[in-house]
Amino acid sequence: MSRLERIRLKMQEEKLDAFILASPENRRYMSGFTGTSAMLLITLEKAYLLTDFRYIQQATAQAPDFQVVKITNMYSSLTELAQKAARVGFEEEYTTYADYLDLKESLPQVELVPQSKLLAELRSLKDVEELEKIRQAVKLADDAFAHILQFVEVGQTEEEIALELEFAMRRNGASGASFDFIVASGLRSSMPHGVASPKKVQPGDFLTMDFGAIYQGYCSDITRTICFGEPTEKQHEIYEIVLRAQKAGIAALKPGISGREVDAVARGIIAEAGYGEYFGHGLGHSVGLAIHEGPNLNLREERILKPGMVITIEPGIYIPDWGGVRIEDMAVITENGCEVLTQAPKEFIIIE
Ligand SMILES: [Mn+2]
Repeated sequence: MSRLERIRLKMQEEKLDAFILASPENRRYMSGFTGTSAMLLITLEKAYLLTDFRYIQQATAQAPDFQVVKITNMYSSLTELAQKAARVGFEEEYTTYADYLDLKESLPQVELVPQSKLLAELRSLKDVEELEKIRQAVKLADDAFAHILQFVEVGQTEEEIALELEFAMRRNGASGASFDFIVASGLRSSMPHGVASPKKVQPGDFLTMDFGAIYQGYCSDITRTICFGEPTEKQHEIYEIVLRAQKAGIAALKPGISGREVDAVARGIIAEAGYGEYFGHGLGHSVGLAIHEGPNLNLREERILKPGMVITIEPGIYIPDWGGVRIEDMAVITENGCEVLTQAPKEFIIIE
């Protein structure tokens, strides 16, 4: 079944006559269009891609299942095309309040129905083609990690290391970085989201690198923590606990289990070791066209994992004024467990 057929089935279940999609990821997922400005209007019979002069040629080539409509004013075109609709879905998590007012004004007779979950549900199950792109994105990150192990030295700044990671991935075919890289060394490594700073790496530092590539629209996400010089006993201890929790989380991944249950397995190991209060974020999140998708692995996630979902497993321990460790892999849920996609080594790596 094509994605259009799938979304129309869901639209019928929700009694929608039309669905308006404007977020870049959903637009791309449904139509193939990668430009930065367009709206999709999907009805039960028709599929329109509304865009302006700059994108007509690109949209026609990339979105063969959509009728490309050249607009001068987006909302007056919508008024024209959706005049017969009674219930129209829109993306409540993406639409700004100003956009919403414009939608209401251009479709006064329409009931606007918030419907982000329809697409989120479809997108959570990756098909073979998507998985192939994700594997490539993961490989770009794995290769960049191998490269950075040869590159890093005491005295380099976190920003230099972040730049080198991105450069390595783009040189090998990534279209970009999947988010602002976290490169946090020494005391800064206790900040789970410490983006790269001008701080120089010092002997004795932990260095946490959380990074990823975009390949044909699909993201990867990996974290590794390495150590400069001979680690202290405590550095060994913390690293081993996080690694044990991470492996236990992976071992728990399988269809039919909830995100909350997987989180509890890894969290339990860290808590038992006495560091529960230093692991203050969720265990993982799904990844696809967006770096953060659902379902998640965290304390509250009731959604059930299914084959084809791609998810991160990333426990950490962060001790203020000391430092921190996080280890993150990506895995795909299979029929009876999971396959870990990330291949980069995760035993404790010491840079002399
Ligand atoms: Mn992540």
